[in-house]
Amino acid sequence: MKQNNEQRALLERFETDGFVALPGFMVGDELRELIGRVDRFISDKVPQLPREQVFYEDRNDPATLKQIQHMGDHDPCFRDLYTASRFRELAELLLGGPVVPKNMQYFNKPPAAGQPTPPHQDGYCFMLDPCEAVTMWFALDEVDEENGCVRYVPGSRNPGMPEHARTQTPGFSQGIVDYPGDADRAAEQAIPASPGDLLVHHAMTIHRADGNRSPARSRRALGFIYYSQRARKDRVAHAAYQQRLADEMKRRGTFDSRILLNRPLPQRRGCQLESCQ
Ligand SMILES: O=C(O)CCC(=O)C(=O)O
Repeated sequence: MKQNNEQRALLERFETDGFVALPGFMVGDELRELIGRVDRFISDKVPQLPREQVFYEDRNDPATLKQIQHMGDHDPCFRDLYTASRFRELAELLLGGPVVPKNMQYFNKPPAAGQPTPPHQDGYCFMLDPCEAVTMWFALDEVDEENGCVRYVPGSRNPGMPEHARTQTPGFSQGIVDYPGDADRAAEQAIPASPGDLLVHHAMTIHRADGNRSPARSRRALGFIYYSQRARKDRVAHAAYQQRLADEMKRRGTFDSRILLNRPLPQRRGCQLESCQ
């Protein structure tokens, strides 16, 4: 693909920092219509979705909705938005070739209730070889330090994969064990965003977010996940993950032999392939 100067500069930033921010990726009527469609999806479709695709801070309180998975499976407009759109073209530019759209998600941190997002690398859950994938985070609200903007560690995509372990956070099941190291804390960048701004990070880039301390403002966003077509399932990582899960369940007395037989488990049991749910 022939690139112009702007695309080359973007790629260079993505290579160096492991993320890029694109203010005003969507504006005006297009953005207003999209936000309206998300609102309708939440009121009309969410009540019928499978339980494992919808996460709440408190399952008994619908106002604490925090995550929806696979929105494109339930609405053709959302499917087009992440499979045949500028979002996909950007993923192809940043990953240097064709991509496989894997998931479209909704993230919120409800006012005064939204919990922190643990520090993690998406690649830990994607388990790909090579680990070539991007996640896009598209703001639907004004997002800042008070309501829990995304924070990145620039340059963290290259050093490798630090140890992750299970968290107690619904929707974000895996977190880096020894975070922050001194260098991480010093380097971390908070990225505020306005509705229509797009952040894109590489699957190896360390990121996290604080909880929502605002009493009134939500912190809504859409997530888009794309794998490079070159990426294959990392069988070694999968086998190691299955073993860890089995060990953990044995410790808790909830061992399920389907794990070591590589059979599907109900989703809440573990880290799923398209996100650290
Ligand atoms: O919304 C958030 O707090 C973080 C989302 C995230 O971790 C991701 O998109 O990979």
